Amino acid sequence: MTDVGEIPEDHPRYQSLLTRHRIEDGVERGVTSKQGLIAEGRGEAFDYLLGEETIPSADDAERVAAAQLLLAEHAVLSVNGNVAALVPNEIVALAEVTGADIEVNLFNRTDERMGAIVDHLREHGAEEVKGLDADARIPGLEHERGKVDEDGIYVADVVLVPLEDGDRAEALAAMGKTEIVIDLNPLSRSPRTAAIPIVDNIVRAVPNVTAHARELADAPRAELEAIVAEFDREEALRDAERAIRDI
Ligand code: PTJ
Repeated sequence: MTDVGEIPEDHPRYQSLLTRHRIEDGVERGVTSKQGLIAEGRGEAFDYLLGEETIPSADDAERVAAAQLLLAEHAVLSVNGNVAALVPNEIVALAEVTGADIEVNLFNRTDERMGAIVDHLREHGAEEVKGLDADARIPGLEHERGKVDEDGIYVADVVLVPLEDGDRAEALAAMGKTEIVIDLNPLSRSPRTAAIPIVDNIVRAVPNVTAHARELADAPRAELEAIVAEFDREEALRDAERAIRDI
């Protein structure tokens, strides 16, 4: 594996190489699945076309996501193997600022990976990590993929589902949950299902949602509700697609 110290910070693709390094490290620790490497490659291609920056409409969506998380009765941040490898500290910080729970929910679920991800998040400062009880099911999803915690994703009203596959995003939406999806591909089914699609790299998106949440923390409920009500999800998706096509 490449040693991260070997990547010079002035390298034009420093961020992208650092991200690859984290995913590679995640696979070696048993946190990220091998399929996670392929998902990362797909994401990188879209990020390249977006100019590897947070476009203004994504920044808007990140502010709306912050408002929605602050308004939630019970928000949950869903973590898979890619999310755990790429943004463990940042997910813990977002949970702290918004009062959300963290739950591990995997596409390729094994006891070993569940344990490795929970330990990894705890090493990065998470106090409580849900997902191990798996005492409830997402209706319509086959056994392993549909396992969730009864007092976590199952009862949540708002769920952040980054880098998700389309089936689970659709099944969660069908349960009536308000979904916030982070995905670099605006054509993918998951952002198209989401109430709040964020077309941005997770390494930029999560810290930016946290920054917005800090700024909005003392805002009155009516102001947060207005921010959410004014959001146009179709326009956000169209804008991201335009940014990709018009390079
Ligand atoms: O850890 P597991 O077992 O739950 O598995 C997780 C993966 C990601 C392997 C699984 O959910 C999967 O196969 O996902 P897909 O169907 O490949 O979808 C991943 C989506 O995330 C794709 O649309 C990518 O464009 C997008 N993506 C990849 N890397 C990033 C990203 N979006 C934002 N930031 C990224 N860094």
